[in-house]
Amino acid sequence: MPPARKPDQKAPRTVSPTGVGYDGPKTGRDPREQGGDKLTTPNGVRIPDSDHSLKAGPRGPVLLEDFHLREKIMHFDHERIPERVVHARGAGAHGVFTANGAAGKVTRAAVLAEKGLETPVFVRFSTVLGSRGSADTVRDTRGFATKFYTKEGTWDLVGNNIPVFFIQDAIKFPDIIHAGKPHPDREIPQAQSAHDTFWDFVTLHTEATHHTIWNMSDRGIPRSYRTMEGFGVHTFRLVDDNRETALVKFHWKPRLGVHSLTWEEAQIAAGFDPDFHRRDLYDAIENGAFPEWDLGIQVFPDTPEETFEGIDLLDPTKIVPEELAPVQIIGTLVLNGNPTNFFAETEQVAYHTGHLVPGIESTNDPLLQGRNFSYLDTQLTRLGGPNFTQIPINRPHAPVNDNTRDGFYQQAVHTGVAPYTPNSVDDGVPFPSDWAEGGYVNVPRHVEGDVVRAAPSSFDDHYSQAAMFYASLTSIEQQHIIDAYTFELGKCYEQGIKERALTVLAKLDENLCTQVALGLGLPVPAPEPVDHIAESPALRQIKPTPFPIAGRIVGVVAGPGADLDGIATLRKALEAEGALLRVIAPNGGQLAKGKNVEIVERTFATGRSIEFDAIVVADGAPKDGDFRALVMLQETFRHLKAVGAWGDGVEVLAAAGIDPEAPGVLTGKKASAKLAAGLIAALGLHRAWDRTPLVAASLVPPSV
Ligand code: HDE
Repeated sequence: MPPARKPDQKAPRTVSPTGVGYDGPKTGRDPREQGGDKLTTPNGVRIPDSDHSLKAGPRGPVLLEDFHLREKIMHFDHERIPERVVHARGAGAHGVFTANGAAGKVTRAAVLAEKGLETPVFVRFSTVLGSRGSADTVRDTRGFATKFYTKEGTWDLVGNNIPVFFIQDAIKFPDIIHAGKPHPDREIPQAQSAHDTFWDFVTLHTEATHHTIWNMSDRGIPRSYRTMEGFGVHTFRLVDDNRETALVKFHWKPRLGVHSLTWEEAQIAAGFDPDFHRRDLYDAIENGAFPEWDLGIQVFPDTPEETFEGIDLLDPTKIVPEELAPVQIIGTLVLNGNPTNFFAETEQVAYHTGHLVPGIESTNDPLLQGRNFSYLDTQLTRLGGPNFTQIPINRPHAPVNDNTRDGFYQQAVHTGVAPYTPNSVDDGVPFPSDWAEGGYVNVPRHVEGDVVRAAPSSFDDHYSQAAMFYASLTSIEQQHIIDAYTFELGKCYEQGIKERALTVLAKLDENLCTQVALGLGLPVPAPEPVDHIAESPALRQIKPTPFPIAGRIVGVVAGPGADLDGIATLRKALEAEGALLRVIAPNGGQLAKGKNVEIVERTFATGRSIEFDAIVVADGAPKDGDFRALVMLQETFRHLKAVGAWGDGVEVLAAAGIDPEAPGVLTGKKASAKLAAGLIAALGLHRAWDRTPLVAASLVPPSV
């Protein structure tokens, strides 16, 4: 485990563990580092002074011959590249994927099939709608894109944290994005779906109903990138050594469980710490709490109908419940390295659904087919030309000999005179590879039909799986969905759009529709519930068993007179589980008592409840009723997180109006092993869900 680093300290200059970015053998130059320790121009000329322009006398005009000034300003003027048209806001990390061999029976792709094979990866998580500088915690779908640098070429699995998509045909993608992005006249709201055009689109294009209800669920506001599931969404075709094929759906399962923020936490974080998810990922990796996911596949027979139990596998608005087709684990992903340079790696990484390796093929899903064009095309303007696979983060780890030539930002110095195949002048090199030599040979598949602009009739079912999703959840999760629809539609101005949304909800669930209508102050439409397949408990994210707590953060409210021995005991117990303890005190600096010294990491001015997964008040903490400390505790309580106190710290809880007998409130005379164990168990369950009725009652006065 690397030594713990304080969260806001300057990052050490690390070398990426995958070795991505190192260009040594080709050019002798490592693009991560610049050579020597002298300041130079981009051309390597040493310069004496970078703070003063060259002038005709100290008060005179600046001279055109100042090449250093012009180069410095010229380069700065062009530092920005276009942000991604969607998924502009994101954070990335390096890691390793290790196959367990189980996929060997369905694919020849070594990255998945070869037991124990370690493949370097770069993963980028993102929101969809916001601009590059927008807040992390907005309600939105999250991207989960993985670049596998396999020995057979680069494979990108460009997925989301929601297993279905808004639309069924890529031709509608510009439309849904135009509707979701800020209104063109005022360019507001930023990074939000709570506005008229979004709801106009999703209620007119009702194929979006299933994805929308996932967005309104807790999945739309993840606690952390580390606690999100990931999904390939589309069905892919795997091919084994005998050219037998199977249809599969990919799933990433986080080892830490699936957990979300509360809506109030998400809103506070958007203002208090817009970098909430980015910081969480970086700090977890920096502190050695490496995020892990298992990769699983659902496997379906590759029949001519391409359906499973009546579910159309080519329809990206449908899932196959895990109860019908279990997720089989085929390997594990560990993220163990932060980027060295955000722009070079996270910003310049270019994912593409068409980056496939032998053994993994596309299907006819019309959304996937469109993506296979879009991801290649978009890089031309974003990364400035066709040579983006030569940018260090995009460089394959497999040998490349591709006959493409020239173009903007060509890095290679090609040798030979015959960039075509076959040739007789460069000794025939490069040669094509057949199946036996590992060539990407598509499995022949039969295609026939009339040329039409149409979707299959199975794509007409827009509601049944949305209804199934809602019915599958716990009542707490269902209430969050009711609250989310009520908030989002309550932010719309057009009555017609709200009413149309209610007619959609009337098809999903009567109580959902009624509660949202009441919240909006609109008449409740007649229920028209659709039939749906059996509920899928696997879709619930509130589970009765605790998850590991690595990377979780406990705040301890303390002050000059606090029990530092107790803090040390608690810290030791938490660190043994990979969790962190941060001291919160009225002022910055150090707290010292006897041999113990505690560094104050958050003050009452700089800390806020959303930074902590639990807050505990130390014996001897100040009792002066500072409202900032009390607000921190009240928010923590309201957000159902563990709160606690030891010794006379309970007086501070009382001042905050917190009932020591309430669920998830831990108190003790000392910071004992028992208190620590209780805290660890509470963190593992993420929230004290039993406290829900208490908090709900305090939010809505009984007379309303
Ligand atoms: Fe994307 N999407 N997308 N998308 N998408 C992009 O590619 C597009 C879709 C996803 O971290 C763009 O390089 C079309 C589904 C992620 O760099 C662009 C359609 C899923 C990322 C694009 C979809 C995704 C993108 C923008 C409809 C989940 C971020 C910049 C057919 C399975 C990747 C870029 C990163 C990014 C197009 C739908 C996931 C414009 C046309 C479905 C995670 O090419």
